[in-house]
Amino acid sequence: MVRLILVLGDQLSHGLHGLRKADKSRDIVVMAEVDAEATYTPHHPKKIAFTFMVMRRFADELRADGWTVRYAKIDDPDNTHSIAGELIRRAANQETAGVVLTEPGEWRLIDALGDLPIPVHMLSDDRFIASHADFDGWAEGRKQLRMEYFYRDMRRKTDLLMDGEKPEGGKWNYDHDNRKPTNGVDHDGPLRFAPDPEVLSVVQDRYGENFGDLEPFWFATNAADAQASFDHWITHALPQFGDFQDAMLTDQPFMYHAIIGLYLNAGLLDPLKVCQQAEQAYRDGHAPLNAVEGFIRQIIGWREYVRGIYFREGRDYTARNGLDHSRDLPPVFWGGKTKMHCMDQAVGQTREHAYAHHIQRLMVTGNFALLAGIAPSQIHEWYLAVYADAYEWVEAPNVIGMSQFADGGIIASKPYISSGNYIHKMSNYCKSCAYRVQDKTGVDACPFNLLYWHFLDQHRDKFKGNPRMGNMYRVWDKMDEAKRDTVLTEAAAWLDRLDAGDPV
Ligand code: FAD
Ligand code: DLZ
Ligand code: SF4
Repeated sequence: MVRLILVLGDQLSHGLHGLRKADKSRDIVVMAEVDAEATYTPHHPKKIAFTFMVMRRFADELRADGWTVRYAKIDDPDNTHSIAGELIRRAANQETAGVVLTEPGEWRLIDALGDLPIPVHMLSDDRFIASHADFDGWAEGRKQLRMEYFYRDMRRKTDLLMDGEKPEGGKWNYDHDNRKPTNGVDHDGPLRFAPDPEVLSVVQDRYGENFGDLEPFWFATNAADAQASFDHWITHALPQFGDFQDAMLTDQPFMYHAIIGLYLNAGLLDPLKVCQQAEQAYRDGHAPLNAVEGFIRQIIGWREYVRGIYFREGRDYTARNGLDHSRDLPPVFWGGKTKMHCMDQAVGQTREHAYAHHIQRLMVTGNFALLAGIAPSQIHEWYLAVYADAYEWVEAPNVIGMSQFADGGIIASKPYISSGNYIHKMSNYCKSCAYRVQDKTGVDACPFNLLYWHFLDQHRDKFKGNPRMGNMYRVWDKMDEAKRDTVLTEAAAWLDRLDAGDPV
């Protein structure tokens, strides 16, 4: 009997487990653009348009390859607007033996699809280097999980950048070489492609009110174009990627970053293949080791590691709030007026491109949210909504864990916080800012300077024993008492103005 083979909007890989197990001559592929997926968070319109465009092109490729595909467009009058509803509708139209699906990347959907009134066979999503069993086996019995050790195992497993049993160049990690600031960028950024006008129009009509600019739309929307974009990056930007990985410049949203998160996560690029291609660039003498190792570490290290944590920690992970933070997300995250140039830049380019690079996410918006004590569930929703590469399995550990320390230190061994000094060192933002990064107190003092000490003071009980934070507390404790009082009073007043909706 016929089986229904579900392919979700982030499962657009021809080697998908569900497709490998299907019989092309008999089974039916089901794909559906549905409101339930387009609205579980107020996604950036570019992210919705990207998803619908890649889904449509992937369905065309499947058909050309001989598959039977039942595809529901978002404005199809019979569309039931949920994935479960679409499977039930397709099953009602003919006798089926059940549904074959590849594990979704979010507990919400795993639960919804595990509960269908038709037989469901859920397969593992094996587009990753570590399976759930691999990760759990690695984590089992360890007192503390650290990405670095997991990463070394992944290097051995994939044989990437290995010299026999040893790491290429003698060191596993070249992160220390990857923290240089810069004055300029000699790379034009990602390749740009023409969009599907029909999708742009339907997304504008239905979701055009969401935060974010739909146009200009330039993402690649099939595997061949995503590969061309990646090839372009390898040629023009990989050699510089390492050195300037953490740097930020006004009006330079992409720096030397690859802009491939959305393609990897949707299934258009294969994580192992992109790493092998980067390694080849090193072996050919085109790119230095620090750049290539840095890139490979992000993918076989961080990307795999956060996925392992998401599935290991379970359904309540996104609700964790280890620091009891409860401030509402302020309007500045939705483009509200602000005097903070760094926030204005990070949020502004997020609105324009549904993209910000790692250090902007971690050390500008994330750092600000953490120092300001914003409720982790609200900042998690924001990140999930605004980035084209955001799916819960990868977004939540990065936000709840790495950025907000709300998981109590599973992902990070100490909170990623900094005063304005770090942003000043890594960017040219401060010289165009209404605040003064040199000022620790006073009307023009950089808010990051005030909030940094305020955070440390508030969470003293939690962090005073953390060996990596002892130095911070020693500096604070040595400060003159009157100065400490001024910092805390001014920080509280600044937060009051933030809460009152003033354009701080
Ligand atoms: P590059 O800087 O060029 O890096 C190459 C690739 O490495 C990325 O495409 C990505 O696949 C991988 N990578 C790098 N860092 C990480 C990481 N920490 N976790 C997982 N993969 C990583 N990444 C997402 O894919 N989706 C998210 O929703 C997401 N949310 C984030 C939220 C916060 C608060 C932070 C601090 C990081 C988040 N990241 C997320 C990780 C990282 O910021 C993005 O993967 C990266 O910015 C994507 O841009 P790029 O393709 O230009 O990456
Ligand atoms: C992100 C997204 C959006 C916006 N729309 C759809 C859709 O209409 N149909 C679909 O199959 N998938 C969509 N997706 C991706 C899913 O939300 C994603 O598969 C789950 O969140 C699991 O990662
Ligand atoms: Fe950001 Fe402070 Fe620098 Fe302004 S002075 S750009 S708020 S770090």
